[in-house]
Amino acid sequence: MNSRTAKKAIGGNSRLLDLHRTMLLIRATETALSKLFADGEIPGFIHLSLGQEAVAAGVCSALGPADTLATTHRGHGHVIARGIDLGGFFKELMGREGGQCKGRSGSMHVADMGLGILGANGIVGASVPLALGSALAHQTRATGGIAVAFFGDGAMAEGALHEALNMAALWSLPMIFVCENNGWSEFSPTARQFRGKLANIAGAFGIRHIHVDGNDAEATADAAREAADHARATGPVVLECMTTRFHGHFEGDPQKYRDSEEMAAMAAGDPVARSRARLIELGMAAADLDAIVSETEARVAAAVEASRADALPDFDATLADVYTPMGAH
Ligand SMILES: Cc1ncc(C[n+]2csc(CCOP(=O)(O)OP(=O)(O)O)c2C)c(N)n1
Ligand SMILES: [Mg+2]
Repeated sequence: MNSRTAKKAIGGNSRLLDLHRTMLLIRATETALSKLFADGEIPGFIHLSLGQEAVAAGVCSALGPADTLATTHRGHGHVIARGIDLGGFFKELMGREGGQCKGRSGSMHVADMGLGILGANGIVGASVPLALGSALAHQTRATGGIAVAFFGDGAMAEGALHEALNMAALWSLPMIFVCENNGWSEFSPTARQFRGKLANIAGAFGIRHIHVDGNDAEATADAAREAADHARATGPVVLECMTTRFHGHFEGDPQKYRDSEEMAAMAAGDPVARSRARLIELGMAAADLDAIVSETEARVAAAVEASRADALPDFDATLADVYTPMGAH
């Protein structure tokens, strides 16, 4: 079924189909990455966002072309939902010359300025001041854009977040603080490292806090739209999305610290399964949804093959793009 026929089948609910497609692309990409990593085809560490796809799809659905975002070590979903070129993304993660950053950034530093993707980030909480600076630039230059900082619950106890909330409130910056609360920071549950509540921290600075089920793509898209409207019209807002991390902290982490009940409950909350069930309820045929899965997986497989065929960066060019030539300023 082509997308026009599919959209017709579900009438006014085509937005959910778009969100579902985005989530399927993230899932197929990260499922492929999991295997590539296990097979030793990806240099460095990767952290997958399987289970968190609805946050990426929902939040990015509310952004416009002028908007910017900064993300975390678990940022693949965000850049995919923002529309990063898939071929370049796989080349970047596989360390190839044709990647967005010429294979030099890898998973934790993917950036694409053309799409307003300021970068993924290995330092917990560092996406927040980066996006804050971008929000200030939007305001100063009157771009009409907003900046989004994705961060995990692990950043809630960090001073960088608290300082950024203060500055954003003081200057009424057009910014959304998106917390992806998956309940874990590496191998520790949130409760073991944070005594407060994000809503209270936001409230302390007079910033509005929106709480949403981040495994519900439509609810997240609605909440993100509300947050984006608020950021554009009024100033900063915190959007806390409750979600679930399916895989370990990093690929290869056996997750022995999670109990079997929590692992078993994951399937029931799977955001992709939930949107699929909803689309079927709205009248889409399971076979048509399966066809979208197959198309998506084929697209990912082609991107992987193209990456394998791409050259590794030239060793002699290691320092290219690292230093600005003298006299350039
Ligand atoms: C400033 C800083 N402290 C500690 C680390 C080590 N570290 C890497 S990821 C992580 C946990 C992050 O948890 P969270 O922010 O909830 O993100 P999640 O991994 O759950 O997506 C930690 C402590 C780091 N990279 N940077
Ligand atoms: Mg976390």
